[in-house]
Amino acid sequence: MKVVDARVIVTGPGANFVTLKVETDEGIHGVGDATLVGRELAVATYLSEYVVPMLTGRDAFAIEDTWQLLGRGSYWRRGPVQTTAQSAVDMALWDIKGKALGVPVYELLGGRSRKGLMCYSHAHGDTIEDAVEMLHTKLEAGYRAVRLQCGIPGLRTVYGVERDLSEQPGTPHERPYSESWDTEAYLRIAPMLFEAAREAVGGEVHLLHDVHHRLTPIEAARLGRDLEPYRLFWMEDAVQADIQTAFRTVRQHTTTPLAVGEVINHLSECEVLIREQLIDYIRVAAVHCGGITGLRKIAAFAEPYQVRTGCHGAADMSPITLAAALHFGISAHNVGIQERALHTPQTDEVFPHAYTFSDGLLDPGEAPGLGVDIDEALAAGYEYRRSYLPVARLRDGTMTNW
Ligand code: KDG
Ligand code: MG
Repeated sequence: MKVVDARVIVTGPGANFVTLKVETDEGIHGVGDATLVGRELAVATYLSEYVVPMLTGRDAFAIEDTWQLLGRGSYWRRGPVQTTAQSAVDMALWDIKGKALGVPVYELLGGRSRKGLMCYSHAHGDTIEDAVEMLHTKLEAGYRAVRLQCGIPGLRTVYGVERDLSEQPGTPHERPYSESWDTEAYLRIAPMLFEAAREAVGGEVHLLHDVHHRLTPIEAARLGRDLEPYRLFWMEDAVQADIQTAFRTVRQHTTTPLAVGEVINHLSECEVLIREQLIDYIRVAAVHCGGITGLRKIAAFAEPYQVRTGCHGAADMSPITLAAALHFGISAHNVGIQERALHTPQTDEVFPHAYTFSDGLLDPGEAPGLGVDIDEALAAGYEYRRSYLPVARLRDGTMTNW
């Protein structure tokens, strides 16, 4: 089966998504997510200008060789633009192979290892009380694991807490929002949030927290210790992910489990973290780490070190990435949990999918391939609008990590 065409589709049904659609000479097509938030058109251009011309005429079943061609075969290798493009092609080829053989992709990956994949949802609020109230609604909706974030007194906008940003200077389309950050205030309130949550819901529920790269190693070590009484499932992105050895300090001081990886695109960027067992969960997403093939290679490396996956699943990656994560997650052994942030109803309509949620578990479904597609007619009705992720500054104006 040969690839005869590949097209890049850019659409904005509630969020911007870039999709690669690969067509074959047997009339079977596959889809891959190529969304790199805030830099979408860089990947779209990389794909259409440099990758698509290499794909046409290739054997659609040669998934590994195509992965190597786009990774190893790229002299300027790695980097999020390159790996996101490579990921999209990889997902589309697994989708095609599954459809051609009439099986869901997870069957090609070794078959089911579990009945369903535990996922976590998000709860948040301006105040601790609001966050705990939302936690209750998530538990009522069936989730067994919930990420919890709350506002920080004195700061107008904080990562993970939805607020009305209409009074912020600028719009996300003109320039990034600028959030402010105060580490000491955060370190005071975060343990109070989890104390209140445990009091409200007891010990059985899995509670998670995302620090979003904001702390220095010693600050993260202190937070990890302060959170120990509340038995978190994980503390995520406690320090910035690009200094792997920074996790040594955090690890030495706390038994709170550590997760990192949503900005990691390649095994070389997490090799020390895994080999030295500095983390418990690696959070790479299929859309950025080389697709299903890249995710499998990282997970296979992590397995003997007892590091499990907890794939990034924010709503700003398309349902194709979630489907890919679910086929991987239902089949691989060292899988811990899957993040699930809800897509908008418009996004769900543009990307019809076979995956389902029930009783805290996600399932990829039995449709051949990835079980997800793009409705191009609907997609055409949603324009792409340039948008940036926020930036963050300390109270005195110093730039810091968002
Ligand atoms: O585009 C960036 C978001 O996907 C990211 O900030 C979300 O940290 C995130 C998470 O854990 O879902
Ligand atoms: Mg995160």
